[in-house]
Amino acid sequence: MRRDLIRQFLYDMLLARLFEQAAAEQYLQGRIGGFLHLYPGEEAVAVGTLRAADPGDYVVSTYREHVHALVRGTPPEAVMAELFGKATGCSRGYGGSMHLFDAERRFLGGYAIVGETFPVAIGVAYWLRLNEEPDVVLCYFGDGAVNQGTFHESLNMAALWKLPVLFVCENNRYQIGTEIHRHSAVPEVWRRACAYGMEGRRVDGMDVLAVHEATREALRHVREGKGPFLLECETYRFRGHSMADSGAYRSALEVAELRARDPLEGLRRRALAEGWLGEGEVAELERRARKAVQAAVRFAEQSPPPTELHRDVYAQPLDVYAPEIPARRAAP
Ligand SMILES: Cc1ncc(C[n+]2csc(CCOP(=O)(O)OP(=O)(O)O)c2C)c(N)n1
Ligand SMILES: [Mg+2]
Repeated sequence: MRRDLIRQFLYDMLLARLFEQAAAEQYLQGRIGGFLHLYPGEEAVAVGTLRAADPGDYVVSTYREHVHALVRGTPPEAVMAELFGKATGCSRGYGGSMHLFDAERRFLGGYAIVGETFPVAIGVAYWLRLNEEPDVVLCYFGDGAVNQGTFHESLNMAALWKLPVLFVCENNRYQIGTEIHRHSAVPEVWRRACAYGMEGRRVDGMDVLAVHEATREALRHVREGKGPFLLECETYRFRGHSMADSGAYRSALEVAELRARDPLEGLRRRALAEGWLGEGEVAELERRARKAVQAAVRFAEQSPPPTELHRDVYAQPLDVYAPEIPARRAAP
């Protein structure tokens, strides 16, 4: 096993865990508004998949997307500042937690509507195909999105046109409080790929090495022009659906069983046991991640709020579209 890869995975997962812990603390102190959906427990999915992608690939994610942006390379400062709604955030403070955006890293959001990522992803993939570009799109979605019309419509079109998309299901078993077997006739999401003549498989989403390997194989398939691929990652969120949800619909036993399979602790233990990393190196990685998160919080606190909330609402000044409407009402 390549030690540099293990070091990278462990750093990413430590940063992810500590970043989300800090976000929760800041939310409770009232510094972050709106909804906040956190990722602890699911880190192996974002890290394993995105570390197998190329920098030229496009990423379309859901509202549980802070870690995807971080792994993609968006600076923690810019992500935390966006959660705070500050002008220095990666969406200039206009988006907040659910609408991170980083065009430079081809990270196309951050979508709050369940099932919204599918049509966006196939639109980008269609453009890539038309322009004979070599890149692919990674399209994330939760287990709760698989009965939306957009899922079926988009998978059908993607398969029909052999679009370069890797569909990544982050199956954490729950759609807020509803378990997948209560809303899905076919709860094995990967099996649905065959309905569209598409390749699909399931992988242990608590094992970053397994996710990484499965993603490499799936991306090879997509890049070779063999059509889209559906990868289902079985994972679990340790916290409630959002900061507003205690998660009381899950038994303490279930949560404890899954916490015992913590992807971060699993990798840390294995890296030490196999001799891939030493105790000192692991401690150093954690120290670095902690410092990065502290710096991100400090940066977000000290950043100014956006000054021009009306900017970018219209592509052109209003008078270009509707000259008959005075740009500004005269004061009474
Ligand atoms: C079209 C639509 N319907 C309902 C909602 C409300 N809603 C927000 S999150 C969510 C659950 C989605 O669960 P899942 O796709 O499994 O993602 P997870 O939160 O588990 O990551 C629902 C129903 C929404 N945002 N969009
Ligand atoms: Mg879910």
